[in-house]
Amino acid sequence: MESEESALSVEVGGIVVHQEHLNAADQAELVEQVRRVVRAAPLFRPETRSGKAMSVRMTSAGAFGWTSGRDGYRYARQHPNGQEWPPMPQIALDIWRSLSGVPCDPQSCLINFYDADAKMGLHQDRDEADFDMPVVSVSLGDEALFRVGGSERGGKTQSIWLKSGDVAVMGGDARLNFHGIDRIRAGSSTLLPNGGRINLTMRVVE
Ligand code: MD6
Ligand code: FE
Repeated sequence: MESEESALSVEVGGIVVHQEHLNAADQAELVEQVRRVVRAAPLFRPETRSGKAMSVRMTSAGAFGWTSGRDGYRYARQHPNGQEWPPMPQIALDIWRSLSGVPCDPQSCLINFYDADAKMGLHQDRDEADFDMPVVSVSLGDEALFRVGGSERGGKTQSIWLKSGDVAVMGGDARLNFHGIDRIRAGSSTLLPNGGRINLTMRVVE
């Protein structure tokens, strides 16, 4: 991967967004790597804690992935089909190594697919053991309106449009900030032939 320094990085609610971190060629290559993961570990629609189907479809790569079922939300070493998760996309791993600021590698890469109507409610990422480890998030495809609040539900929020190639790092004091995706701007990117958005989030789990 050609590692170019971000043209621009901005901070929103304590989350650092490295805008245009990935150039067009690397975005296309990462999409290919994601397709390889999806062939081995098919997308499924997880349930929220309250048991409703989420609007995003999801899969994972790396040692751990996210599953939801009767026994609740958790990291697991296997896809719901019983197989181990495929290896993490190399370009995603390279991004973690250049932007996470920590010396260890991620153990999980969650992959979310948004179609034009998908969104994700405000949530905290708090199922990992060590909150000193950041979450690094890569956006591909259509733009998404990302909302960030504080560490308490119901506080003030700020929003930013995440574009294809942007990388957000949620660490430090912002690690437990509430965040979500309000909506997708359909047709805003030509990266994915059928439109929509892919989001990858890498984490250290244990
Ligand atoms: C998304 N992202 O961008 C959802 N979580 O589709 C997240 O939930 C997220 O962007 C932790 C850290 C960064 C994120
Ligand atoms: Fe999250």
